[in-house]
Amino acid sequence: MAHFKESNVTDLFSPARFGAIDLANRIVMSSLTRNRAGVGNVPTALMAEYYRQHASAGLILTEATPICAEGHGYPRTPGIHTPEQVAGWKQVTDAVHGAGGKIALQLWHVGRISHPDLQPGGILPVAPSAIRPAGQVFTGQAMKDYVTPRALETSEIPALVASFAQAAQNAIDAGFDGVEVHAGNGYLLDQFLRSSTNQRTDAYGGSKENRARLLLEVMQAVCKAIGHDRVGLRLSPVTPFNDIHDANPQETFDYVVTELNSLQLAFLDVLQGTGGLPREEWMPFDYARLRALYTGNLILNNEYGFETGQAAVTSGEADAIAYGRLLLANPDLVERFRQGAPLNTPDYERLYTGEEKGYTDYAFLPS
Ligand code: 8OZ
Repeated sequence: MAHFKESNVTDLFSPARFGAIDLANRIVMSSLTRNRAGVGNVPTALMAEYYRQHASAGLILTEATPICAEGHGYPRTPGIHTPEQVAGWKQVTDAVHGAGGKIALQLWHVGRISHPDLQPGGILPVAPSAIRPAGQVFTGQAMKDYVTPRALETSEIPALVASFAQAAQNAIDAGFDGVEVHAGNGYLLDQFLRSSTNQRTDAYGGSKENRARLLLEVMQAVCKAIGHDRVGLRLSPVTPFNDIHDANPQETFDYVVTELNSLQLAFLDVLQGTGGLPREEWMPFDYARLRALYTGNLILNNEYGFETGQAAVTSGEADAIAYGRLLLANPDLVERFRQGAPLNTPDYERLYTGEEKGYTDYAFLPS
């Protein structure tokens, strides 16, 4: 006989329906870059094992995945733009579905957060404007200064939008339940959204309407390609990661989420806060206002534990919580939360290196 929850309060363990995707619970695996792709940036059997281990999360959001060769900015990040990559991801989705999980692919273009050494034919990375990010990039061999990117021509925008749509179709061909467009953390779509990186004078720069235009065109194209009920979006309104800043984030992002409403996405995934800073030091931003303006399913992320995640879902602040570090180190986090069991700590030395070490060797609860 089926087991029914005793109360009808919606909490982290309650099932949910996000568009066409059924979640067994509201504990979502946040997108996490792990740099373990194989030759040709093809997903491997080890990656399939890693994602399979996490299948009890209500929804897995994959590591950020470049939509085209120019979208890469880090070594060993798996793409979704070659037939070999699509076949590699098929092993991953089969493994997760075989274990009863749901998985959406995060679609990524890094824009200026790259280097000619990581670009096809050694070309310059592209961006809204020719503004060099502060800092350095790891090219696979060495740390090098970022370069001044090439500003995209207005005439190049339709092909860029089409490559997001094609990548979404490739994700469906690879067996994914949906996609999440990555428009946060200082990458290409965020570079268009936020004022510090967008000094364009065409229809894609200047006013908030213009800065949001590329994102909204991408979302429309992706929805048209695979159906709005399989499409999510990641935003991070005040994250300074990758040397990015907006003069008026509340105004920009209030506008973006209001415009998203008519698209009826499966979910919106908002990374709160400002990087590794403690909550008290986050830049001011009114997430409750976004919640009020946005009519769809909202996933919140950053610094949540069990109690705070439960409180956010039961109070209706969020429909689900995305966990990164906790799920990384505890593939059976759902069961640990259920039992109040102790948690493993992440091996920070092996986030981006180590093959199976610090990746697929975290202990499960004894069964
Ligand atoms: C950490 C290292 C490399 C990439 C992001 C895709 O912040 C990333 C990322 C994070 O969204």
